[in-house]
Amino acid sequence: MAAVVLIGVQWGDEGKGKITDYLAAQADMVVRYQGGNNAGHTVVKEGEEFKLHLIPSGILYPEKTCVVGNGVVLDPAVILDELRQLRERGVRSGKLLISGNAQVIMPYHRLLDGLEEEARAEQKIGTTKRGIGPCYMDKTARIGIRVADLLDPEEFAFKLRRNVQEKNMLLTKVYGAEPLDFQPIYDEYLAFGEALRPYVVDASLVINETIQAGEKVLFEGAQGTLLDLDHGTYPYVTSSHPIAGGACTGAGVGPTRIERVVGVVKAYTTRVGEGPFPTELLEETGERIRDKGREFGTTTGRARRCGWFDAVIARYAVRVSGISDLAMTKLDVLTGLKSIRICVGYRVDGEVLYEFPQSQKVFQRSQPVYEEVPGWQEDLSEVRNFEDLPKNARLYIEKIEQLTGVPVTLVAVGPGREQTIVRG
Ligand code: 2SA
Ligand code: GDP
Ligand code: MG
Repeated sequence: MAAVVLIGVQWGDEGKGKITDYLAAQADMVVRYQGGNNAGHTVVKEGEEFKLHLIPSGILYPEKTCVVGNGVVLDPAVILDELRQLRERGVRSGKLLISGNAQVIMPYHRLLDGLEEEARAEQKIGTTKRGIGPCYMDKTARIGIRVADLLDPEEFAFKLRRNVQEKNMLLTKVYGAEPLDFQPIYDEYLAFGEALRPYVVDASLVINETIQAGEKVLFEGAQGTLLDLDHGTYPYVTSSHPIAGGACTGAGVGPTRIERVVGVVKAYTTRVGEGPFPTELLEETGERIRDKGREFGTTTGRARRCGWFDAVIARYAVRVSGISDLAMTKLDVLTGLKSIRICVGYRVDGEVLYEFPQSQKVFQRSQPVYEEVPGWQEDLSEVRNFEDLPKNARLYIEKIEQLTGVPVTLVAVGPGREQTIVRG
């Protein structure tokens, strides 16, 4: 491993935190490149659970360096709080570095996220209301405030003044809300800047130097392929690029540096928030998977929608991210089912599609075409070798390899670091 990108294959929550933590053992540096504290990555180390939102999931190794790249939208209060919590829990954590070019989530971004969702009514996206969309909007509108701005009182005052003025127009005239005061925001965020100062670096330079020195860098994606702004189920997506290509723009590394792309895929499918979901199970089996898999949002606590494995989506993720191999998680959750369904195509207007449709209108009308395979009854949580898995569990994995065209090199059978099967 030199430079590896790890991404979510589906709609997020595939267990990227756990797989990042596992692969981080072989890495020197772990980098987040997009998203913000909408992400919720759970890592279980020696039975103790850590929920990380902004700090990369490699932080639980004291000798590793963790980097927040320029593509991330950073809520300073959240990252400072995460650091404090790790300290309070006595975690000997790795070194943290933050790109000076990462965008800062401001109070008006959080406010607008909530107001915009309310205004969308039935068409709401189901955002995490962490200010992610509005922050990325300001980035592309070229009026965003970056981490480095917080370290420069004059520059910050200039940029914040303009933003507060503009947002107050929006807040009062469009939403009928109260206007914001410049001064308290300025004081609070200037203080955040001082607290963050020791961590701020030119992240692209540091990451590239690390790769050049022959050290190993792991890029940790947040959310998943179908939440990608361009390639996901638009408009029911997040505002960043969770696909592998996002690592290049979001960290400042060239595609020639990336040697492997690991797609983390759940043995079934989940989605949190609104939007189409062809294999969704609205009955007992869906409930059962949700309960057994503890499928509740790591950030918002929302119940995740659950459904069968969708091979059309997985194959699409392989295509748009150039996935070289898959890490399959939560296989243990499927134990006890008599038979399991795999979606192999979509039926739309009497035709069967085998490729993910470009048109969302077509995707919304897609009905799953299933193949049924036999389940298994054995508990998998103690299995550590592929050969020791029940025959039907092995067949399930092999079927998915055949449908996606890439090997499954890691299989997770529980949340713990050690509950991972490496396929030789
Ligand atoms: P946003 O807040 O603008 O990014 O929301 C836009 C859509 O992206 C979805 N989204 C997510 N989906 C799954 N997991 C996410 N992280 C948390 C978790 C979610 C939680 O780990 O469980 O706790 O609710 C995540 N973040 C964003 C979101 O549901 C919208 O559909
Ligand atoms: P992420 O956003 O992709 O990092 O995933 P989350 O942390 O939001 O959700 C995955 C959840 O599944 C977490 O609670 C993990 O601890 C848990 N998990 C990860 N892998 C496995 C697994 O193989 N089996 C079980 N039962 N739980 C797992
Ligand atoms: Mg998550």
